[in-house]
Amino acid sequence: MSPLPIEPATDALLVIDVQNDFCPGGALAVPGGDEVVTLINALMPSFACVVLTQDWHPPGHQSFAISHPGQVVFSSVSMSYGEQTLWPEHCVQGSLGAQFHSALNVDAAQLVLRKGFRAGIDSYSAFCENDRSTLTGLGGWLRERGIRRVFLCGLATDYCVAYSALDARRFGFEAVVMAAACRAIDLAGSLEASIARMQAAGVVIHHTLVPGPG
Ligand code: VGL
Ligand code: ZN
Repeated sequence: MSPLPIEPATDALLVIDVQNDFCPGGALAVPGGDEVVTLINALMPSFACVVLTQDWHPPGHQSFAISHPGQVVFSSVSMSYGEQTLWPEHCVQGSLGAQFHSALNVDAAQLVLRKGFRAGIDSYSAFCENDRSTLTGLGGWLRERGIRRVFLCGLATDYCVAYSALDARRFGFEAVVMAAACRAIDLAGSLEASIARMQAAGVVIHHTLVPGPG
């Protein structure tokens, strides 16, 4: 597959949740999660606009299984806004697990967007919380900056990357998932299902590692 030409004025790189808790040894470790760091650092110089997202939950967040007595991790409960998967306690505000992987080039980012900070609503997507109506403001920020296409990478492919890519389409952006720079949780076929949903929504799944000059 040929490299993708990048348009610096209208393309942005969205780096999703490259945080310690999603890397090996973390509370919600994604297999091979740390392997994306070098690849993402190598992608960053191709983009004039880089955004990092940071999963940022208060203690006792409603997406944590411990907040639902009797419920186990990876089960799901019905919340006011629909089904919610219950996760191990992760990315608690101010914790080491919530920090970006220490080798990630955080300095390259123009915006660090925190999400999931409302105790009662989870937010997989960088654009919109899981109630599908509370906006993060990222869509407006990108649009005001003249961005028309987002390239996504990070963790996890089947949750926060996929929800962000689907919302990017919903908000009128072109979306390209850099698959080699993502890793998945893959709960009960969630990876395959998320790829099918993304493709149906017009998200391009790109397998070449580094987008080139054209
Ligand atoms: C994520 C589950 C819970 C992710 C965040 O970054 O994909 N997944 N919180
Ligand atoms: Zn989370």
